[in-house]
Amino acid sequence: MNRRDFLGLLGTSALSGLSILARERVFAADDPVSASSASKTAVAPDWSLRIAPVKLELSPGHTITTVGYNGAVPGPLLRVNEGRRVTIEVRNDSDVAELVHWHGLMVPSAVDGAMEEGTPMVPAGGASHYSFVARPGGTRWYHTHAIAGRDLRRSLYSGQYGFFYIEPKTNPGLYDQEVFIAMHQWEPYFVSMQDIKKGPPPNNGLEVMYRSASFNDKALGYGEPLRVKQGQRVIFRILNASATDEVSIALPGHQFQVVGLDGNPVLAPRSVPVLTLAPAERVDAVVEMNLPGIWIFGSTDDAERSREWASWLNMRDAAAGRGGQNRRTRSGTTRFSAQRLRLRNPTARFTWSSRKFRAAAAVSIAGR
Ligand SMILES: [Cu+2]
Repeated sequence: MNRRDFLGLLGTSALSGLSILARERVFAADDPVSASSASKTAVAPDWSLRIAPVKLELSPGHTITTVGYNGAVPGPLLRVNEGRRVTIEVRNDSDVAELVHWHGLMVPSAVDGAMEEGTPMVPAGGASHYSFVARPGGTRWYHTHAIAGRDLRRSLYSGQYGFFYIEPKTNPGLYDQEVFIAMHQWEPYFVSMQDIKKGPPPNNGLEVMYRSASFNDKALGYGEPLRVKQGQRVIFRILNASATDEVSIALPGHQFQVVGLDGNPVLAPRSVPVLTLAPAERVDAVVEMNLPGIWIFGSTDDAERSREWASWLNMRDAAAGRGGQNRRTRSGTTRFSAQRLRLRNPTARFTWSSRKFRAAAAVSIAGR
């Protein structure tokens, strides 16, 4: 069934539901159940994503303005069992045409969210509904598919991204906690290649650089640290949502057992000390939290950490009463004082210093 046939079907079965959505378009995957399920859920979708400007407080006193989904960055976690049909409403309250792409899902091009593959843009002020079967299982994501061009406020330079986790039919569940981390860079600006390389031969190209970065919505030291207990196994579902840069991250003293790449299971998992993710790439990795203390989880690159690209794995040695001390900031977020963080660096590949704390996340591991 093509889209025209589908819309024709809607004309008889779902007109009443759609009439209140006059400006909206409904798309469904090309299979026999599309029409009925889409028409029923057009009024009450499983999820609604509203594209609109959002203020993002990376840290107290450092708030940026971007565009996101439902007033938050990342957008809401969309979580569904593999094989279930879902309907998603996308409402565009930004001032430009937008489109949401479901990255890594096997869906027909009419609902895939890529304009070059045939999904229409959602006009400014408009809305669309998408209906498809969620598959395959794994760590997928969704993001804007608009083209930025020279406008560094648009497309993935903005906060339009989120996780789409499709619960696989089989999941051994060999972990105690599950943590989603989307990494992103902020405040992009153009730099001349000549300024970066300095010296001949001339290079007139432009590069994009960033002034700040975050794990989820916070700079290092300002989000709630992840609190774990010694011996727990934590699965990190990590996404590099940067528009342009790859990133290497590490959690000193711990190894990542990589069980998924781009959402797909790794049949022979290996343990590595550093994960490198290109833009759009995802890694599912299990970490066994073995060393009590407060740990910075972040970029292995000094400059990136200084731009806050990290989070903190704050493994707190609660039993011994050591480790980081919290203090409440005026904004209400818990901040770990860098000077009080007790860090270890069992690997020689990089070191952490208090100066670099701004670029990471924290994990707190309590002793048994
Ligand atoms: Cu994508």
